[in-house]
Amino acid sequence: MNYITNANLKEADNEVFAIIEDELKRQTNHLEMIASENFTSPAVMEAMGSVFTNKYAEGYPYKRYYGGCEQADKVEQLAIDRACQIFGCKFANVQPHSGSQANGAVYAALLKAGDKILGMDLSHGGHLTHGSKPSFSGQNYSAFYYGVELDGRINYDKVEEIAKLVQPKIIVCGASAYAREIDFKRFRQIADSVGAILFADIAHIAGLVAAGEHQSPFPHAHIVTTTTHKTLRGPRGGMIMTNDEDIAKKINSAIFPGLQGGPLVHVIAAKAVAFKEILDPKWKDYAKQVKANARVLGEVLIKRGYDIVSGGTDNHLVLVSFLNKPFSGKDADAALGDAGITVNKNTVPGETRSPFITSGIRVGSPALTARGMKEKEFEIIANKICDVLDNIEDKELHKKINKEMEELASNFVIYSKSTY
Ligand code: DSN
Repeated sequence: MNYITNANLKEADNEVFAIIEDELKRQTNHLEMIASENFTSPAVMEAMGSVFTNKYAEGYPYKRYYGGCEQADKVEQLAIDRACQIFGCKFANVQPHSGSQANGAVYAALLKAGDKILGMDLSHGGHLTHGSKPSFSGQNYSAFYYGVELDGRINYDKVEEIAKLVQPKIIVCGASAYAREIDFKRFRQIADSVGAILFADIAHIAGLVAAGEHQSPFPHAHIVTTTTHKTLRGPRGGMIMTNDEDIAKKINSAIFPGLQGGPLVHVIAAKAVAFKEILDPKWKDYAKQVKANARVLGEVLIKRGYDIVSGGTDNHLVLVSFLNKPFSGKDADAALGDAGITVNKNTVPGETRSPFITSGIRVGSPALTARGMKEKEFEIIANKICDVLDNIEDKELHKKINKEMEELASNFVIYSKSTY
């Protein structure tokens, strides 16, 4: 039987088609405020759904283990060149399937099992792969942590004290739930004072860094990883960058053949498309708006009596603490979901509840900004968030707000070229 037909998805598999249609409706009608999510352009999705999905290309551009890689070589080299141009670095590996794979490759390239790493505590805003116990990074390596102070900020002098005690081989900086600018220069001083490698995971802030709206990890960090789907607004995936040729060689070997097999060439093609969008001068406007919108969100929440960790934001997210409230992050996440506002529950510094319940929520601006929303809409939405939180048990009110939010969302198309 010849499986290659011209049938489109609807004809070929109506069940999957219907699920995707429902997901499209959900993304369109709800307000997406998960700080790590975003909407890519149709061009990025077209590249991601392209014929490159059928191609094996183990190896690197012009050094492959398979024939027929001429076009794969071109597209991967283009993605690498554009990544280096955006971040001002010499080497980029665009093959990591995810941010976690990228981080795994950094450790595999530079450490031996049991070596010491120092990263940000998960419950203080770090990431699982920065040494958290349930992750390979906390199991294969000897992990130590720094956190934030009661004011919600990193105390760099304290990080230095811990680094001096621990003497780690790698210091990881970068976070998943930290609303303040990260001082890469200061981190490098700390790393130098103990002879450690500085590894910056900029997954959350990469889109801001690309626009000059957050300080760059280069030239301070020895090695930098990111995902490509958060503030970079590209396809789901990861990337590793450095200026050090020796580290670059080790990273390439750690990704392939160390951790991964065939690269996802269709995703690499989509990364190249996203990087072209980022190189457009309009990218700076997007990144500025992301920050301006998050700032309004924080200001309204504070005005309405909510406790924002660190008292505000310098980037794309706010972390709201319910330590002094009778409800949990899980309750807030569910109530806001009923109201058509999608956020995620999140642990906060000084957490008293389990990671599944939590005492906070993380709320971000990148996705709604990609839809074209500005300060005016964020002020309305922030007030609605407070209405829901003030009336956490009032299911009728949540339903009413859901309708209002759907109406607001309907004025801002997603997946249209006009938003980009
Ligand atoms: N899961 C991502 C986030 O939400 O921040 C981190 O990888």
